[in-house]
Amino acid sequence: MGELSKADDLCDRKPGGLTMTAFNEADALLIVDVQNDFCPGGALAVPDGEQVVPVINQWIEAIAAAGGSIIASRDWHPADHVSFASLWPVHCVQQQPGAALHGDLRLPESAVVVSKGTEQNQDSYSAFGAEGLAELLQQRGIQRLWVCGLALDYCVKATALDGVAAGYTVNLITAATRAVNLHPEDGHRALHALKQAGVLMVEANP
Ligand code: VGL
Ligand code: ZN
Repeated sequence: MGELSKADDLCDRKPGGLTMTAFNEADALLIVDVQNDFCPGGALAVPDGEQVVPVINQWIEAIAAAGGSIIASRDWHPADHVSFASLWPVHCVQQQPGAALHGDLRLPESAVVVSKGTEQNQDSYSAFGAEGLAELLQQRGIQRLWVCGLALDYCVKATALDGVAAGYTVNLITAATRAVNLHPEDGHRALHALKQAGVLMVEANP
């Protein structure tokens, strides 16, 4: 008897007849910058940022069970990083507790962590600025990205746009991202820009 994959199983039981593609080895969950400094109490806190963690944990389980890749990016700055001068408060300094991934995130052993913003004189909002990410996705034959994390209006947005530009089908998990909203409408604007660019909005959970 063919056993339903976990994703099939869960999707079949969703009320309202939502259909979702079953996950497979061509899927990658891209968890952007779910770090202490971007959560309440951190140096550059995103309101309700910690609320993404339990949702992301569900996605980790579903995609990992289907043989997909789990990839987490981290903002990983030297102590004198260029973005600290005027743009942002000091945040995500390499090796500091604020730069650690949120402690409740349940990354499997097989997860890959990539670091960005590691050079003093250069910033990267996009996870595609992390060394090795583009190559890893290619080597693994990834076709679909499931993007989530912090912050929607900066690094999540830049990552999703780069994913589209690189030719991936990019899905944004809306329940698993939050905006910093330095300007009140930034989160909404980001969603709009992402839809315009062809990013698919996923409002259900697996
Ligand atoms: C981020 C501001 C500065 C982010 C990183 O991860 O969204 N935002 N550095
Ligand atoms: Zn940063």
